[in-house]
Amino acid sequence: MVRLYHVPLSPFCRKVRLCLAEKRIEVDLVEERYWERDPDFMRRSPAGKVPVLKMDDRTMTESAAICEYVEEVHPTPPLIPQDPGGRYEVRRLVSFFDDTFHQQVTAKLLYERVNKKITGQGYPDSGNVKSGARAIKHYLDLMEALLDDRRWLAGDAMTLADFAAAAHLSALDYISDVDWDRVSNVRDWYAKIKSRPAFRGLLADNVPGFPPPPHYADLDF
Ligand SMILES: N[C@@H](CCC(=O)N[C@@H](CS)C(=O)NCC(=O)O)C(=O)O
Repeated sequence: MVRLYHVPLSPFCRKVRLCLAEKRIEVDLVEERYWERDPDFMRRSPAGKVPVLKMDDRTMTESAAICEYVEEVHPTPPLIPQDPGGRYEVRRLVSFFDDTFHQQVTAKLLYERVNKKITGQGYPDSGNVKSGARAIKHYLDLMEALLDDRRWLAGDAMTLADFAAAAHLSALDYISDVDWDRVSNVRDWYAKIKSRPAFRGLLADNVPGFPPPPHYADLDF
């Protein structure tokens, strides 16, 4: 049995969910209120973070390492190319979204607007929200330029880089923080990835107190 301890809007958990779903690995999803620091959870994840994946008698943390493990154990369909240049590009983009984009955009918009309320940490800091709103425009423009001459973010095939980016953008889209009209290449890319069967679980998410906007699950958004 494969089990993922997660929270629905976490971009790191979403990336792992997409990766498992694309490889058709069935998973039992367990919501983990990580901020309550349940002792069983802290034993599974000493850093107190989700995702935690239980698979093949292992308990695994850190989404990048988890996705690479899943890729090695279930190589079909491939989400990381074989050639060193291609592998580098996928890893560069995954790190970019999970480090820089996460810090400058996801944390400033999603965590301020949603996570603070859910975890009882008060109200959004308007300075952070403004800075996140500025940064997302800049990064959407960078993605737009990348997609001028690539079908997918890292090249001609869909990879883990697309899932990392889509994990962040889908969580931000859940709170209507992505201006799709600004960037037609990015919009077309997202429409393509959103219509994959692997995305269905994410589109069905519903966080109590934060209903998604109607366009969130609409494939013709
Ligand atoms: N580097 C980790 C980051 C995971 C992470 O930061 N998860 C957040 C949820 S989105 C979390 O559990 N935060 C709890 C905390 O920092 O206390 C990964 O890629 O798995």
